Amino acid sequence: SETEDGRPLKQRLLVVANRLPVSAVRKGEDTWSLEISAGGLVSALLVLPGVKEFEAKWIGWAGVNVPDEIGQKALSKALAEKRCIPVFLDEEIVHQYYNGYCNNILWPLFHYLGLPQEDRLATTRSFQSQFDAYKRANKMFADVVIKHYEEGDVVWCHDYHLMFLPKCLKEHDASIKVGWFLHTPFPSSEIHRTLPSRSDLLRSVLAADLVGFHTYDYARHFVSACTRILGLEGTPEGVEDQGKLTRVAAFPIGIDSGRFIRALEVPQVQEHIRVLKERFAGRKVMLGVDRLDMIKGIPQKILAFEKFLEENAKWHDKVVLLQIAVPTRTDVPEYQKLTSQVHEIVGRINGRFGTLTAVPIHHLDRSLDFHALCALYAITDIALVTSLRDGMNLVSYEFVACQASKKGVLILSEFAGAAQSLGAGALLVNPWNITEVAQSIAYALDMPPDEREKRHQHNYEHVTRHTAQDWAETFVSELNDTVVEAQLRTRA
Ligand code: ADQ
Repeated sequence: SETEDGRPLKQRLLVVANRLPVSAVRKGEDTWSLEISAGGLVSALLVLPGVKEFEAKWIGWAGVNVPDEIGQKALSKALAEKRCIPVFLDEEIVHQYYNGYCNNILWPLFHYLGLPQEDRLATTRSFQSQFDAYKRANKMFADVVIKHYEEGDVVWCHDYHLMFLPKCLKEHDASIKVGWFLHTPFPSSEIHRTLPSRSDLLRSVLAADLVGFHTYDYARHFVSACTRILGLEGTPEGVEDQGKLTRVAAFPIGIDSGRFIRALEVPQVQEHIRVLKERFAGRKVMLGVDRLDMIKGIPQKILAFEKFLEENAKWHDKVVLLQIAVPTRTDVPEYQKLTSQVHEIVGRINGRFGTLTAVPIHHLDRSLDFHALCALYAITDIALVTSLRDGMNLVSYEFVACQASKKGVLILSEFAGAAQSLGAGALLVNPWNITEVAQSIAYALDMPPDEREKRHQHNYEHVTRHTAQDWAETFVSELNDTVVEAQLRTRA
């Protein structure tokens, strides 16, 4: 039951991410219900049990504060059935590490949005205590990993929440195979160098054996940050520090496209499709599906749609924009402000362009179940993905996977990682330029069928060939190879 180089056929994989793929809701002193959480990282990692080479376990926070031992024991037991292992974080640390350092500092900075405008000074003052909490939280993740680690396991750390984890693990045991993958962009080194903790973060990530990003640009920015800020040497392979190489490379993520394509055959989905088609008969459907987050450019998208309506009277009453925005990080004031801003713009535009029988924008603040989402993707004529920055953006992939019969148009931000893979099939736009987005909408609505077909085919081939399963397999096998090569180098 071993491969040629002595690895077990099924490799144990410890997948560590801030959040587990399920959220826990407490029902009683020792009873819990578990729900799948929404978001790109979860969508990507849910494919792992289907990859036959791995025996994967998740380690992460379940999204709730569980102060009592009875609750912790019961939750650990319920999660174990889903191959999940919880990290328990108390309210104070969640506030400082998750809401503070991760969501208020790293997230906006990595997406080129700077620090939150109004409380910039407050953020500067609380910076050190939040960074200390970040390090503490990362050590708590490390403790759980170390407790469950068995020799030969691969530890795959995910995202900006856990940049300190590779270092904690390697300091404990240098022989642990550690990979780290970033789901967001890595910004230009000029942005990264404004972070007070810039060097600590880079050094701890470099403790990993393999560091991965969605695109070559992000990998290049990371290597530049290491050369310019730490004075290390960048090579085509990665970053070298006193003879020790950390491999840095691009691993563009994908989706489980088969799951979407198969879902379209399910009777329940077909029924959804029938109802939606009837509901929007005679109108072209434009769709936005996003977590409600400032990086997704939702207000900009809606303003561009308004501009389009202003300039294209012939389309009034003949198009509808469905914007589905699942609220996230509802504790963070910036996100609460965004929600009311979006509601206000939608209300104004519907008041301006609506009629007694129809409104131009349907905005839903909620998560849709998988079948409803597939049906929506399938009946859409134009998908609008206008992220201001986005690591990759899986919604664009999911839309393409569901469009085999309709061959609709994807309008895609040039600042989403997906622009590198779907750029030839999509209409690329600068989301800040609402005139350009409005013109692209008009162009997409009148696009000749043969052009639509050609563009769709290009994207469909990409989405069905580069799946999330391939992404995970490639990353882990590259990590195994990197470790073997490093061992050979030290022996030589
Ligand atoms: P996200 O920022 O969450 O992911 P994205 O890649 O688009 O962005 O994934 C969102 C996922 O959540 C999709 O699978 C989508 O179907 C689902 N979703 C969104 N809104 C929903 C709704 N209203 N109802 C139901 N489901 C909804 C982060 C990065 C991305 C990167 C991924 C994966 O920000 O850039 O592509 O991780 O690496």
